[in-house]
Amino acid sequence: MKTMKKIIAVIIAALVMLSLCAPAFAIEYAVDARVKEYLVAPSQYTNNGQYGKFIDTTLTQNGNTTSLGNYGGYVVYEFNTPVMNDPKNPYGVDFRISGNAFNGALTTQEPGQVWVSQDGENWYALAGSEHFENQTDWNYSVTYKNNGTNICDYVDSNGESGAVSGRIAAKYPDKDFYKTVEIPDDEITLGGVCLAVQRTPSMKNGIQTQFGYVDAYPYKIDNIAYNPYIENPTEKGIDGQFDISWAVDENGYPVRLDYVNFVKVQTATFIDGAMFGEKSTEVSRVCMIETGEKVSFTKSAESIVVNGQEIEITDGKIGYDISELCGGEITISVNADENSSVYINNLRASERTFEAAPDKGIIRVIVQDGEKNPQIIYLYTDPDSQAPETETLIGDQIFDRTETPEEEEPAPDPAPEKEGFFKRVFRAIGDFFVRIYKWFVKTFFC
Ligand SMILES: [Ca+2]
Ligand SMILES: [Ca+2]
Repeated sequence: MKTMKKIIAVIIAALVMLSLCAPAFAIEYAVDARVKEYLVAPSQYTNNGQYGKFIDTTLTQNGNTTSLGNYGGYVVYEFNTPVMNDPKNPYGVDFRISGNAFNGALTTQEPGQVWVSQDGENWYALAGSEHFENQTDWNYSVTYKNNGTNICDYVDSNGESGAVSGRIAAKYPDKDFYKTVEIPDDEITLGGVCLAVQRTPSMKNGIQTQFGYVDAYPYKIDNIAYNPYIENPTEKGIDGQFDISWAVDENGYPVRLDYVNFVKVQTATFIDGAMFGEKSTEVSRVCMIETGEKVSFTKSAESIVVNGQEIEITDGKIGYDISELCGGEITISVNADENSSVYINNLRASERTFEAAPDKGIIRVIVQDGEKNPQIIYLYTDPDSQAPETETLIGDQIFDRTETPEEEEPAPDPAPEKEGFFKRVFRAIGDFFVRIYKWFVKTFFC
């Protein structure tokens, strides 16, 4: 009986200890930030308390999945502690924002574009896999018109117009629901990057991204960085890994940000999914990254071959003008270790042929090994561009990226100690006696 009481006491004590630990666990993944702005663009979730309101909880451990609504809907997070583009972050991944895609299939991706800023005014897109593809529009916008019904009308920057949805509600946002944003009574224009416009209602509508967007793959809630460049991400990818080193300006040219204070996520498609309603990016959780031990910028690709001409990659230079080599078809071949992950724009391969120079005049090559930071190279195909050879620094420089420490070399064997005169004499005498002994044994006993 006494033993039983002891066991019960131990169990109770353990439960008390666990309950004391629980808040600490919850705090571990909470994020030191606030929601500065939030707007759900006209969709089935607009003015909806379940999916269209509780965005604050995406910063807490026990959060709700919350929608950004149709194209252009967005959230701006302001971080009290800057998010660092720390070279020690594995794979270069600096923060994570996940959605609720469940199997990475075409129709469950609802990609959200991520933007970063130091001052909340000047924004830089984190260029995901689709950023430099021809079909991606960097300057798309939709004007949603309040017509007093449950379904808004729209007109987009391509001049297309109509009802936002065929049958599912797409309400104009209510000022009382979204107090952080100024909402005009009659119409609101939302713009930014657009990955796809598919206005014919169909449940088969959708888009496949490879990396660099929110709400594309299944999510995990922890503070671990997962490799965004893995093979077959539709099966193994973990949602929402972001590297601040993907930042580019409005021309697609690289900028260097060693830290950011603001992060924006914005629905980046204008797709009618028929009875499923619009494609709308969801945000489930913001997670910070546990910084690793090593800094590594080791050059993974030594050269890139453009239409048979080898271009040597030199230290500190990330932008290369290849316009003279780009008459018609362009074949890019990356010389890197076979174990490296290589992306040429959105294709995971070490070689890619373009039928013509891409519309944006930029081909981005990413090469990444192990847990190292990726090597990012920009090839410029437009002869008239004033494209930079290095990243333009924005704000203060915090980290030194000039050092490229290699893997630690094994220590060389210590030099053999030089023997002194007497030591050599004693060793010679010893050897002499050993030889005599061996001769004696061999002669008389074998
Ligand atoms: Ca980074
Ligand atoms: Ca979703």
